Amino acid sequence: MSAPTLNQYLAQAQVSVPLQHLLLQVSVACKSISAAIGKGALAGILGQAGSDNIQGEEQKKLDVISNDIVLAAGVNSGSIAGLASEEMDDIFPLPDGTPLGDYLMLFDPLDGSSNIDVNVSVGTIFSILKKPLTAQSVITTADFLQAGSQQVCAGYAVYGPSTLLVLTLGNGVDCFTLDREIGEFVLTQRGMTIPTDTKEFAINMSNMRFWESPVRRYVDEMVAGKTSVRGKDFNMRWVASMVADVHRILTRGGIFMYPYDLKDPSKAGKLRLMYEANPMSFIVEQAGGASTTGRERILDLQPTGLHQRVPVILGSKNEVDLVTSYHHE
Ligand code: P6P
Repeated sequence: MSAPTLNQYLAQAQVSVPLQHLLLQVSVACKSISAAIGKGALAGILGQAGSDNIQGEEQKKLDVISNDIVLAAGVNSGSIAGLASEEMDDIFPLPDGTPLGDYLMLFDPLDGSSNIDVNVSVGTIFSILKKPLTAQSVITTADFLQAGSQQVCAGYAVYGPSTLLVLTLGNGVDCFTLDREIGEFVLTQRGMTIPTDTKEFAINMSNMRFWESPVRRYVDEMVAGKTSVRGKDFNMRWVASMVADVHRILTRGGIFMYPYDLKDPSKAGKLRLMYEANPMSFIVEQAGGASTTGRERILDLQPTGLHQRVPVILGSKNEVDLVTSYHHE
């Protein structure tokens, strides 16, 4: 029997019909983004958009295009009460008169977009929360500020040699591959698990002088390899696209670190809690890995802002536990 498509998979899963509709619309958005990225220079959509986002980052044309595609998918699903994006300062109010759905979705429409112009893998990350029972007829930012442990679904698409959709609904992590001949995401791996040990780490080494001492100690040991207390050599990878680095870790293990760095103490790290750290942490934990700030479990954090940043250390559980233990010594 052939592998199920995403549509068939969701119909068989214990998933509410509104959530099925939302996820199918998100998958359509990912197919559209994949097609746009695939055209690259041919479509005249590379390069800068000539604007900055709230992060103070220069927006690529594809950041804006991808954001609009995901926004439309959310609204068209009929399942959404509100949307929030890395590319938008505030939450996105539904058009007047639109009936409020049951879900809130936060997303990074094109993670790693600085890699677009050099043709390196990028991705879309999304996090889905239930609309709070206390929500009024007009959704507010406060309705979104729920701990990552409240997510009902999280996923990402990675636009690489193939386009993949990786999804958790709280019962493990499954991977779908886009079959362009039939235009469907097809289940290609069920129950992805992260090895508890690894020989590979991912961090931007150019920030070394800004790290706190526990991270410096841990990375020094990995670089020293056999000559250190670790007694084995390690390998390093850094794609500078969180989706690509996390997918590698889901596939073969590893540890990903974007730790607190003193480069800009006000930022507490680079990655955003609500639409990068939380969804990736949900996925990683569902695959048997771990995810902390170095000091506490990311999914336990009570958010204070839509775009707040957190230090992120995630991946193979024994490695995350070790570097977290260094923070507590
Ligand atoms: P740096 C991409 O901009 C991103 O948000 C993540 O996808 C990635 O892991 C990180 O930033 C890369 O940061 O400082 O190495 O460019």
